[in-house]
Amino acid sequence: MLPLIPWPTEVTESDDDALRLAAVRLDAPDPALAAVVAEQLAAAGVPVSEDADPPAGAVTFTLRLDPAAGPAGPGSDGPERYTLRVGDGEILATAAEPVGLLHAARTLRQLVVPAADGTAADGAAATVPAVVVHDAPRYSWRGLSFDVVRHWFGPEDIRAVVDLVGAFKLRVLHLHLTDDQGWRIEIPSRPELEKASDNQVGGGTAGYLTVDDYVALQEYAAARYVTIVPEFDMPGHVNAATHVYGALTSDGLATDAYDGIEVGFSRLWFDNPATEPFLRDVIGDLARTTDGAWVHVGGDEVLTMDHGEFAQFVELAARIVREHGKTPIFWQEGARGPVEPGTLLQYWEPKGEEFERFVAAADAGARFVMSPGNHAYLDMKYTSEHPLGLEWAGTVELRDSYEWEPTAVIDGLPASAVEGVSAAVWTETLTTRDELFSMLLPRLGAVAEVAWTAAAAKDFDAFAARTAAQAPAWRSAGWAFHPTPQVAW
Ligand code: TNX
Repeated sequence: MLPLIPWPTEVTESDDDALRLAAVRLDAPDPALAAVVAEQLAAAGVPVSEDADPPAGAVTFTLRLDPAAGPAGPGSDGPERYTLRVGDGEILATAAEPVGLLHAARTLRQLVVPAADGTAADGAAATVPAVVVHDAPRYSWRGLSFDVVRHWFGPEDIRAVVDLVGAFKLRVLHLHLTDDQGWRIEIPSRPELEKASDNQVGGGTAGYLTVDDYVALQEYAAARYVTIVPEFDMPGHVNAATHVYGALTSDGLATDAYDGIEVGFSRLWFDNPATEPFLRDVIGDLARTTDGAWVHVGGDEVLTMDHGEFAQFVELAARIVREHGKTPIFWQEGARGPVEPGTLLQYWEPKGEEFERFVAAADAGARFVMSPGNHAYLDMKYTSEHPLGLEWAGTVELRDSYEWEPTAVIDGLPASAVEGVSAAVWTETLTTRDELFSMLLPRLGAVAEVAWTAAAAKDFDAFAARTAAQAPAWRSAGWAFHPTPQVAW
């Protein structure tokens, strides 16, 4: 059993002996990619030699762009396809695009078995089984939505999350940056918003990302082929903004800071003359500093607004996002507004009466990112007794996060309207990196496999065994995980 998550399209083990690695010499098309690949190998305990004259026992890992890489069937023309060959004294990765070369290196990293005591008698630090992998993902949008508002998680923690999502070959890290409790991103045209940054659930010291932090974070993520998608949540979940700008409220009075966990009470007013300039400033500044193609404008849980006014917000926010050359993404409620082709809607909650509206939105050209709460919300408790997390969508054990089919979530939605899959983690109850990671692991691997692997190739028992086999690597990376009894650790 090879400990690969997500499981690849085609895996062929050969009878050849495992390759013994004293060190690896990289032959990569560009130095930035080589640096990230070296980081992967070093994390697996494999020294990377940069000498032209490598040490005895060094194995060459060649990474080469080649359009012929990848599987033969589905995915054979996908941009992320790759092939990894280990054997005959060498390692070869080929891929259509650089991202595929990094996928190949991540697959290699999961295959590396460190020597028990650090180094074997022949100097080998690790072994790799002889294998050929041809691989390509099912969906291009494979993500994690991460709430850094309810409890503040800063640049160091977010970088650790980028490393984690990258390990499972996810491509999107969606950051929920604004909510009732706090405002977590510098908006240069609205510097007063910083006043809403030092608050979180339960009070206490919090913070926000400066533009420089945000730019550096995007660079870090981009080097790992992860795209940051920023979210400014509106027209609900806006108490941090109305706490700073009383002009946004109906009576002109600033609201109190909020450190509870109720939702749905705060709102903007479409007819208030302060509203559109605020949207334009925030969305404009976010769009200008964002490298990725998307800006998320929220739209969830606005419990005190009629559909007509809500639809006006959706139309305006989408228009402003598009004026800045980006594609808008909303929570599923965005389907209540006018939807233009290409708009993304993120499904999160089963509301049967809304399914027809979702299908109509898909007919109008919207595409869906699937984050069903009962499978993909990794802030749900594993069991009712679990000390962390919420339970509004039920409990989500590892098997629940694995056994679901993205095209079967919304009755009547054409399979072609599914853009991909995103896990989500909300942080009302999560205060430390270890608490956060113990909710993400092992379930993020399950959602990653739903997003990557063909449905017919999935198998929970095999997944659970591969999960157990990855645990030593998580321990050595310092990644906390929940030892669910559904895995024989
Ligand atoms: C629902 S998901 C929310 C969030 C909460 C989350 C907790 C969504 C669009 N809204 O505001 O944090 O549940 O699980």
